[in-house]
Amino acid sequence: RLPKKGMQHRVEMENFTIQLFELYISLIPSEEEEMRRSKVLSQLDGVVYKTWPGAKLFLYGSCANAFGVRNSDIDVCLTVEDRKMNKAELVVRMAAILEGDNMQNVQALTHARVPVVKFTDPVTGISCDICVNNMLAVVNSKLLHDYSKIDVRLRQLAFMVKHWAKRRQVNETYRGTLSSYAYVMMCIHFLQQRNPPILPCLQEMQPTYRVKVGKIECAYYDQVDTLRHFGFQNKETLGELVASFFEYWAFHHDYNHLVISVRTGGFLSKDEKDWTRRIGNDRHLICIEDPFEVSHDLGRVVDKRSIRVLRDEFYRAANIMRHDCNPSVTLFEPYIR
Ligand code: 3AT
Ligand code: MG
Repeated sequence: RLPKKGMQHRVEMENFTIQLFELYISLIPSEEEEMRRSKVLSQLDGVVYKTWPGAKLFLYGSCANAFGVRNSDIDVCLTVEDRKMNKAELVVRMAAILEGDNMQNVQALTHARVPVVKFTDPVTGISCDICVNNMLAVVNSKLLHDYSKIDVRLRQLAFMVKHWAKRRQVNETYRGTLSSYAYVMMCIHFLQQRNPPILPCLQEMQPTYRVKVGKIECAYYDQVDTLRHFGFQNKETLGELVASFFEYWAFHHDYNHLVISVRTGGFLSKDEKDWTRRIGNDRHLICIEDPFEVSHDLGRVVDKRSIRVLRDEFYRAANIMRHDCNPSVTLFEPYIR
């Protein structure tokens, strides 16, 4: 069955947009929450300073990139020059410091791809992840934040997609589905592809921001205040965008041949990335190029079983958008195993 059209559809779509908008507002973190977060951060600053006076703390992830919903954890990156200790050792040291400072549930995960220490602040109840010397995450958070300032529909769409992914249990990298970071890339790419486009490609413009992180040169146009009118020609509403997003991933994306690339503002072929076969654990069943670490496929966590789960969820969402007259409830219905 094809998507609905006509007057009735227009009314349903307008209602759907209003309901999504209400959901969006309800997911925005409160000012009080922002204040609690800053409190945790300044306390951390003090604790870290005592051990490493030259160290710096940076926020990254959803509390720095504008895609954080209410009650998110905070992600912090500690940058410290300590030639005697590697990242895992620094994480262990940090864990000891936090325990000394009466933080709760302190856990050092030294074997993760990115070693982190996790803890909960007993006063605010906020959970926090600290990684060490991972500036690429700080820079990619800035890129996402800059994109979010161009057109508010990006933040709205990403909130809806992340909320959907959490409710449908397809935002769990340890089970082979996608990270929030990957979903935001899918949203940016999708808005770059609209006709007329809603977002430009910042990495294809004259760079105004440059940093080198290890061997990786990160450069893009970050004077985004000048781009506030970029998407004005496109009048699509939030409801229409959510529907088209799922339609695209359910029925139009060429999973066998294409890589989505926010860096180039378009598509690359799996051939040119040499992402056509399984290498080690990387299967490349859904390919999302990292904007800076271009050899990194954000879809690499997806395996033969989870690609089915993911694609079935895209079909489900697209079909709800095509046929349901009150999609805002069914779309986000929690998945019960
Ligand atoms: P939540 O609201 O916590 O779900 P988030 O934006 O904090 O979303 P993640 O927890 O997925 O996103 O990741 C936190 C940050 O870590 C986001 C990004 O700067 C970095 N990051 C996550 N996954 C990757 C990855 N595969 N490659 C590079 N950077 C990543
Ligand atoms: Mg996070």
